[in-house]
Amino acid sequence: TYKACLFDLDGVLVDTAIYHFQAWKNLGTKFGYALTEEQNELLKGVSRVESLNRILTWANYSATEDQKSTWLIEKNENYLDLISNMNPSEILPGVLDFLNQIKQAGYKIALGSASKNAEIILSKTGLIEWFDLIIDGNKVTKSKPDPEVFLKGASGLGILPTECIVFEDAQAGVEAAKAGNMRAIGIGDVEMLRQADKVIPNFVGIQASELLQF
Ligand code: B16
Ligand code: MG
Repeated sequence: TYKACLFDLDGVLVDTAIYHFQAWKNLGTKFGYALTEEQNELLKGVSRVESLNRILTWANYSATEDQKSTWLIEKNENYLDLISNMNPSEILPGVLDFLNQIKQAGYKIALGSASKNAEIILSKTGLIEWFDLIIDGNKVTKSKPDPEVFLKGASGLGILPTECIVFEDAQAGVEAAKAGNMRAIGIGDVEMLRQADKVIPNFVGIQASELLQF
């Protein structure tokens, strides 16, 4: 039986991808590159440093290590500025109702996110009070699809990986969950999330007792 739900942040609980997109686009002007929305899709779930590496590859720009570290700081400062006004209205539809259902049913709730800014976002949106444990980009050394972030979630809660259900919108995240021996529920498009055990478009109208079979 399942004892915990582990949630990805961006794309599952809130949509911070719009802010990441804006901040990366702004950074791109420094090396004359216009990031597209399609490319931004490919950065979902990918760490900050890996995102910059991908963008520089697309831009065919070879930056020095110094430039890269400056740009990573600049991008994040801009991103922090953009998310500074986030509020509870930005929680994705159906999420609060779903959290309420699983809490009532006695499930533990944890975060498994690549973001180093996860706590700020959870605080600004008021989501933080729902979480028993937060594993974010500051606590892991390996990015998804490595299962580290979710395995740390399970061990932090003191339960087995096989007792965890992961909610993920990114392919790499679904892969991470499966690699960690967990049940994976994809949020989004079934074509994009083939490895998930089940895919739902979003949390609107989702009956936790049906989805999680309790
Ligand atoms: P930060 P998730 C990920 O969040 C984002 O999807 C990804 O676009 C971002 O680059 C990454 O966090 C790192 O974020 O720059 O705030 O550390 O989907 O794993 O919750
Ligand atoms: Mg995500």
